[in-house]
Amino acid sequence: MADDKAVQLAINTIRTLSIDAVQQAKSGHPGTPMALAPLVYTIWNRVMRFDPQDPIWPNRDRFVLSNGHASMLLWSVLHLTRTQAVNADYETLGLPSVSLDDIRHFRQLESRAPGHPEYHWVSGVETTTGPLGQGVATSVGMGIAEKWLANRYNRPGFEIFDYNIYAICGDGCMMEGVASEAASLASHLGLDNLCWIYDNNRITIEGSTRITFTEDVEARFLAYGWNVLRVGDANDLERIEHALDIFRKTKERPTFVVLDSHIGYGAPHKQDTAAAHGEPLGDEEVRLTKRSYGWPEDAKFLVPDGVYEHFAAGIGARGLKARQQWTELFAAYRVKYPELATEIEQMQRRELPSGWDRNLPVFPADPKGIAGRDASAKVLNVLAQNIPWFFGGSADLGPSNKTTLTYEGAGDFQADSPGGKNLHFGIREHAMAATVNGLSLSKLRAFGATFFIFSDYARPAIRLSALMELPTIFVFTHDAMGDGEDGPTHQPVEQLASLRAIPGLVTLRPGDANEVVEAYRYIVQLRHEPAVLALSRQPLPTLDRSRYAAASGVARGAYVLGDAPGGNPEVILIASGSEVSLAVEAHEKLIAEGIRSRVVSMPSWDIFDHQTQEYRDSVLPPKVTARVAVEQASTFGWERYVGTSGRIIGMKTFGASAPLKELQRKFGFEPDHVAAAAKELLGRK
Ligand SMILES: Cc1ncc(C[n+]2csc(CCOP(=O)(O)OP(=O)(O)O)c2C)c(N)n1
Ligand SMILES: [Mg+2]
Repeated sequence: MADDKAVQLAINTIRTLSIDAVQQAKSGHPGTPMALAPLVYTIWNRVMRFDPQDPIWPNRDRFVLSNGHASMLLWSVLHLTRTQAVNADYETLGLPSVSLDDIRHFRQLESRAPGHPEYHWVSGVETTTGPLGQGVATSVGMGIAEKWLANRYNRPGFEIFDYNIYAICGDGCMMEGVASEAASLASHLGLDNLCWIYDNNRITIEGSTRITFTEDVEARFLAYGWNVLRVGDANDLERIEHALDIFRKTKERPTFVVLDSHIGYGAPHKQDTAAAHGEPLGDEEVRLTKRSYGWPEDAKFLVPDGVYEHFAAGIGARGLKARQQWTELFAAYRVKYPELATEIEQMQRRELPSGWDRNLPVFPADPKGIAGRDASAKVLNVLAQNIPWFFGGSADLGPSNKTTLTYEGAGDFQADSPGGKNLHFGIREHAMAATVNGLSLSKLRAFGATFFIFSDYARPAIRLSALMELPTIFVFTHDAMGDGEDGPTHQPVEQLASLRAIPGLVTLRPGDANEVVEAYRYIVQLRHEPAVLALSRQPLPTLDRSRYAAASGVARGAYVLGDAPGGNPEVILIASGSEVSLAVEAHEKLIAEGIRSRVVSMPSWDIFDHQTQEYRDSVLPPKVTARVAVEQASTFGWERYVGTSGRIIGMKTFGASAPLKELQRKFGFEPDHVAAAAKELLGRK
């Protein structure tokens, strides 16, 4: 009985901290934390193997709050478990991850209790959530990661990786398509380390789900092949614990727990209404709610005596013990398997193994050249062999993206072959990108691939990659009009501009095979930034680097490929990707006509923009205002490099269905056209 009381006190502390924080902030979402406090309590204090003293211990269980608006659940529990903050060097410094003061300043600038869970910003947050559906989809990547890690690193008597992933989601997550894609993939892959708990409260912002969402979610998950369980009362801790127990005993399929709950539980006028979802309860309702919990009505941000100790005795003791056992196990493992242990340690710190860049190809000059995607295939196969934990796959376009790892032993990742390095995402681009995020959050070096046009289908998760500062890699081929006859549905126009607009995302469109190699060399060394590669479908001439500058210039975002004699240009041609060789041709024509032309390859705006002013001015001297940019993509934004008086040869409309040559003519991607534009700018015929 005493224990029951302590449990209720702990649960009501989560509830009231959530209520008070939202009330104080005058914004936020109190209702779901009130309803799910018992669930979160059970997962954290009774089940999860997570050590608050070391929230990045590699074999910890993961907790994902996919309904990120209920962030106060996480802030409360991180605070009450006294989870420690970890700095960028992976050190704990004796500071709390979330202090009571942070909670008092919920949603305020600098508070470690922001509106939604933010990876990086708050230790203990396993992934950023808020865009509904992303959390559960990302958890599938975490599940794949655990399977892959266990397969590679576990040895008899050494279960180095055997963690589980718990993800909580709501009606919103269940409605979002990305969750369906991810659920389908998770069961196909038999991810029995994955448990989603669905908060079936039948309420979203506009009211009852009767107006929008009347399908049988349980039946859906049964059809996917999940192990489906039901807990009819969100306050029944024993039933919750029992369900989680069944989850841990279930093999070969993920578990889906439907949990019936009451949003705003305990609020006399707001329980079970949409009003409890996203606004403060109001002073009077707060008082009445606290009364219903048997809580002091006027107390605010109260953590009653014994609550911290209660969590310390639960998750604190269990987590510490589990982590210490693991640390001892790992020490013995290091003695027996030093190389494998080193891999794990390097991976955890996002370091690369020595020799990661050996055997990277160098492509000889070749006017016929090789397609970006084919050069990429060669590089990927080298990297995946040099870096054991580097792998990925495509959304059913492996043969077109040329991302399939073909070297001996690469293998396919499937339920019965969890060591495979070729992931098959199926035609699920959005879930693929979220999965790649989950893999990267698990410290694997993962890539996902599709046609560049379908980056649109993956964009929300790519954006989260950037927001989370994850070194994910997206390989997008068919980067422009190279697949001519497929027509405008398949021809990217605005995708480059839109991806370039994502802060922190490195977007690269290499101009020939050696630039592809250099692009990868750059990307692989990133530790906190995601990268997008836009690669050509069609062969691009491999430039003669004895004549033009070295491709290593890619690492500076843009570089002078060829210059006017004496390096005093009067006009600058700037191009990326397939238009680089075109610009080079135009440049040669101009030079032959005695025009002092410079040609600049600019594979990456982002990287170039991060160079010193001095370097940027050396590539694009301010006094040379006659500039022509050429890119088979939206002209949007090129003004920043060509200025108001420059010319942009790009796309102002969608493309068309025709052979590439005809499209190049129709849209002006021909050397003569580029040269003519340059001459026009110079006032010459
Ligand atoms: C992709 C996406 N669309 C819309 C929103 C805005 N939004 C936040 S919560 C919410 C309702 C969610 O309902 P549910 O998941 O049932 O949460 P509950 O109110 O039950 O906690 C919406 C539409 C969002 N966060 N993400
Ligand atoms: Mg709901």
